[in-house]
Amino acid sequence: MISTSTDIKPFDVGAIRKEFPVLERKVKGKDLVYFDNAATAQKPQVVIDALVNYYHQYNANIHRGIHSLAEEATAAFEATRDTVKEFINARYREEIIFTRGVTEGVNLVAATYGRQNIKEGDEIIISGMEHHSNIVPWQMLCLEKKAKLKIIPVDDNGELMMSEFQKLISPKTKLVSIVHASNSLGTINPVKEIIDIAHQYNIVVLVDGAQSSVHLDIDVQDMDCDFFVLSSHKIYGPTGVGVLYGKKELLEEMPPYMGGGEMIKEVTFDKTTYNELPYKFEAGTPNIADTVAFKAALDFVNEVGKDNIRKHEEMLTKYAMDKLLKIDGVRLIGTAKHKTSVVSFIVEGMHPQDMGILLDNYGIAVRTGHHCCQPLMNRFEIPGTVRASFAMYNTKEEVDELVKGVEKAIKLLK
Ligand code: C6P
Repeated sequence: MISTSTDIKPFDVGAIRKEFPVLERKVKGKDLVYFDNAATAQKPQVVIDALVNYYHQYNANIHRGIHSLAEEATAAFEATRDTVKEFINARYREEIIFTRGVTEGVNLVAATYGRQNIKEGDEIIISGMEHHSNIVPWQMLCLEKKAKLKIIPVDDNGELMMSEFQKLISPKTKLVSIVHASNSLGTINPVKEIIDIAHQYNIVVLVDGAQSSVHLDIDVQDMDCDFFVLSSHKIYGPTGVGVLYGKKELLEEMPPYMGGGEMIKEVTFDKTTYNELPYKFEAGTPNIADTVAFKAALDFVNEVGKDNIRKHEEMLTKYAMDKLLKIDGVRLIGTAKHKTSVVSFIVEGMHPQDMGILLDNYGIAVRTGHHCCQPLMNRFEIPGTVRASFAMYNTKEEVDELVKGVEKAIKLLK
């Protein structure tokens, strides 16, 4: 039977777990404890069903065909755009551009808006806690344009040093690109304040919402960001789909990212005119099936309720931090006041990877290493961390398993 997310109200973690088939499985003979949600969240049955249903019932290319299947596929694809618009409270549906994920979103902005607007000697500000996806595209642009990258430093708790941010701004600053919630520390950054300050100097701001969009209520109009990027797979949706939100007036002025089918109005060998928004940025056949199924993920999250999810995840985060801190030799990395459900830690004298391998033997999936944030790890002078990141389906009992696992691993390796 196809499950419907209407079965899961009010918040009941037991009922929610039943919606995620993978949670039934064993790893190394143990019940799976999946704490790698910041890397990618597991998918509920409704998302899997939406994918299967698309291929069973109406697989067709979109925006091109006049036959029924093409119309159904187009309607389903465009329905996701409407749901995303509501999910982040964008003003216009044309402001929602489908991408492959956050990485492509940042690269798109760097390669279009960036190439068009950043000139020699200009400055771009990012922070010391950025994911490589929000560092490298700007470095590439700076190299090409002879522009300069400036970095907001991070304090010992893993919070941005906001007074330093003010000092970094100069008449040459043209763009700020900042992570909303850190993937390796969990820190929630004061993006509204950052945007407010930047806008006083007419500086455009991109917000990396890879880790925030699943936990926090996103309102791009209230935030007033110029660009916002997210990935479906972190919000219980399929991989290979993401969203770039951009203010319409900016997107309209930007050149296209890729040339090809769909993004054109008219092509002759002399010249091409471009399609209107959002299609100008969606060249080629997109990832239709996964985009269609992404809607099911967003509907599911809306149904469970972000408030409910957040309360549950906050409880787990506090519980895990308190318990881990009681273990001799454990040091938490990232103790900001406002955090998402990410708990990063190191154990004195033990490489994070060794801990990760042992935890996997106990059926516990965590991520270890630099989490694609090498500069941040350098800032803390550590090779990496062990990262447990919680989702709506995780439980206190699973945190107990993690704590037991860490204790066992320490005994074994010390
Ligand atoms: N972080 C993690 O384990 P993509 O891969 O394009 O969907 O997202 C990239 C990305 C950008 N910014 C932040 C803050 C992120 O957390 C991520 C993805 C995963 O932390 C995989 S490295």
